[in-house]
Amino acid sequence: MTIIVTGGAGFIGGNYIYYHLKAHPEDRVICLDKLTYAGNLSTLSAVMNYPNFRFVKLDICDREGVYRLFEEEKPDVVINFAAESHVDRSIENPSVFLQTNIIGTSVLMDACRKYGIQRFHQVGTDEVYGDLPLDRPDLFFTEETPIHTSSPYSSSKASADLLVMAYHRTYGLPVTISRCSNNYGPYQFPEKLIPLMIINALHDKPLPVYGEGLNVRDWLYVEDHCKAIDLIVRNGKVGEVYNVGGHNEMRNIDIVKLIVYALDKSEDLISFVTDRKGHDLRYAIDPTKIHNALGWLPETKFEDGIKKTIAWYLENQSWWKEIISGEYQKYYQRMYANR
Ligand code: NAD
Ligand code: TDX
Repeated sequence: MTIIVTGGAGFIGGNYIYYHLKAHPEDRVICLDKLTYAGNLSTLSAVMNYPNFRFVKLDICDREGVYRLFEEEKPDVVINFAAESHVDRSIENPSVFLQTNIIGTSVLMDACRKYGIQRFHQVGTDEVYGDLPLDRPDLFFTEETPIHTSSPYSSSKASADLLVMAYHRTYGLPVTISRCSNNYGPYQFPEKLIPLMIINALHDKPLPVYGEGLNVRDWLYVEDHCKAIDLIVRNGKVGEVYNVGGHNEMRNIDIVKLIVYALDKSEDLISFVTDRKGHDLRYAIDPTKIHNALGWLPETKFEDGIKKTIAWYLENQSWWKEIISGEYQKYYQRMYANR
């Protein structure tokens, strides 16, 4: 099987490539990535020379380039991880989110229609369901929960999901969608909560918690997400959406404190800053469908996953030091200096 993984130089796509090459060494894996600020070739350095792996620097919105690649490689499966993925950046400047997340997804699906495909899998997010109230722990997102977005990021991802389902109904494209909760693990770009807090704490820098830190996220170790996607692509039903989540809800402040203690730092580093605009209160996934239909269950407990993640950032300092030495500093200033 030949598989195109878009966005494979990013966090989840990169972890997926490692997972796939190990689980299915007979497959040919092509990574298509534009290498935006969030894409890092160093993430893929260990597989760059594999004979069944190829990296192609390409924008998913570049129709000619995408068609050329499909003609060359004749992929059986496309898994679309490529996206602008950070909510705060989408609040600052939505337009690139609309371009990549919506137009890019449609270009990929047009290529799938033109050249034929066994499966187009869209990596979606639980943020398309909006948020749940903090005082109703009995409520969860199911696949039937209405789409109700809060940020330009989640709106662009919801638009992409709608297009994916429309391509299925209108053109019969064999699609599946997964909607996952917050991921954590190795290679996550340090603009996101967990790596940002680990790296700031290591530098004894303030830990900027939005609002009062009471917002709740449902955390899943990235490898469990990769396993879910692989299962959906192989055994999932065409035209279906599968929610993926770990039943592991935590308040932001508790995650930050856990990192502070794990690194033997002081709680005094915690700094409560102006809240994110439109900040979603709580995400919580009901993963009953993927469990019953495909037998998926998360395997990594949060206490183990967070230990592994912190250890990875301690052992792989050159990976993130290179990132935070560049454009990241300007981003950090813009986002946090006067907050
Ligand atoms: P990321 O920001 O770490 O990586 C995104 C990758 O896509 C980068 O390598 C980047 O270079 C590439 N990319 C961006 N625009 C591109 C374009 N126009 N053409 C080609 N490549 C492009 O993101 P991530 O956290 O790994 O998220 C991957 C996917 O999973 C996204 O679709 C995201 O919406 C979804 N998702 C993420 C989470 C999470 O917790 N991180 C949870 C649920 C769903
Ligand atoms: O400095 C920070 N301080 C803070 O309090 C940052 C970066 C975040 N936060 C809060 C905001 C959120 O409540 O932490 C929580 C997690 O924030 P992010 O890491 O930015 O993730 P989130 O906004 O929840 O979105 C993530 O999960 C769903 C991914 O970035 C999305 O791509 C995915 O779709």
